Amino acid sequence: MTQASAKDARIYVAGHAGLVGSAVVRRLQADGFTNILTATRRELDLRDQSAVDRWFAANRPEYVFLVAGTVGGILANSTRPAEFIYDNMMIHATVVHAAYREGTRKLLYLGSSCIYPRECPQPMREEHLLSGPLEPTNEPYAVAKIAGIKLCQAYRRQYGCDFISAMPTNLYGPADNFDLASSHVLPALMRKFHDAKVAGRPEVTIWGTGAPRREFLHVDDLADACLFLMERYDGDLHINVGTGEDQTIRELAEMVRGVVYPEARLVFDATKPDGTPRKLLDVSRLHALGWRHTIALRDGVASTYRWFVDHHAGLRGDGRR
Ligand code: GFB
Repeated sequence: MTQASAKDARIYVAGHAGLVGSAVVRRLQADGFTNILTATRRELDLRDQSAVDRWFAANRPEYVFLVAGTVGGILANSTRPAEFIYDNMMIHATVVHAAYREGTRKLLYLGSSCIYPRECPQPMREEHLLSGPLEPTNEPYAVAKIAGIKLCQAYRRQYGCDFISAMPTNLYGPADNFDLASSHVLPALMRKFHDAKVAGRPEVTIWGTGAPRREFLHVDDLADACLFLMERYDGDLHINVGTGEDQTIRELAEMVRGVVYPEARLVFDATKPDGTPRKLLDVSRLHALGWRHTIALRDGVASTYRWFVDHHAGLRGDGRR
């Protein structure tokens, strides 16, 4: 896929309703692509190989963004490990296999920075994959994500498929999951400060010690990077996608507080897990290819909070109305 590609090329976005998929669709539409293929969960169970084969045979996508999966924050990963490993291993395998069988021209598979070892040297380089034990709170998810990279590499080596992998850091943005039981930290903090402000509660509880360090990328930047890699990259090695900058969870909480509810007091609940001590990607390969992020974290937090207020403010803490 290139800027010069026919604007009516058949492009399948697997996972179009999610945080990443919706951003990829927005970006493709903005670039003038007119033949974007999607299927809802009801229309197509991506864990079912025969259903996926039938869908691919009927729709013959030329390009595939494989950004579907069962995802969640530290609590969801710890409490639903079977879903995280089964759903993701199946989804990756069915889509990659169908794309190979139907002669898809190029596929981009999206992984996660939790593929790297818990005690990985920082920042984490692509070569650090499989160099040590994983973080226990998300090991099943990480194993499925590593299998996805290996699938793409194996189909490339054996069948010559142009299947590439990108490994994004922690993501946030519009259409994120704001359900406190399953969300990642950034939307969770946004919802907690918002709910506390609305209820007039002075304190907001942050899980863990606040000491872990995380890197955050706005999902519109990720979508931009996905199209960039689809156009310009055709290597075997997965490519890290991030900002190359991180902060502590405490600093993140203070930033979200500044945007949402500056008067709030932070309370840390150390009975909740911290997870990986630090997750910062080395993005020198991506920079060398010519891509850099553009959305500063504070601006992204402010615009995502505006989106949250417009779309979700009437929801309860569990994400339901
Ligand atoms: O974003 P998060 O759930 O996942 O948590 P991971 C990041 C850090 O924020 C942890 C702390 O240290 C949490 O304890 N935290 C503080 C909170 N308050 C909250 C809160 O209210 N909600 C949440 N969720 N966290 C995930 C992996 O790891 O990252 C996935 O489990 C995936 O597999 C994803 O890789 C990107 O960054 O620790």
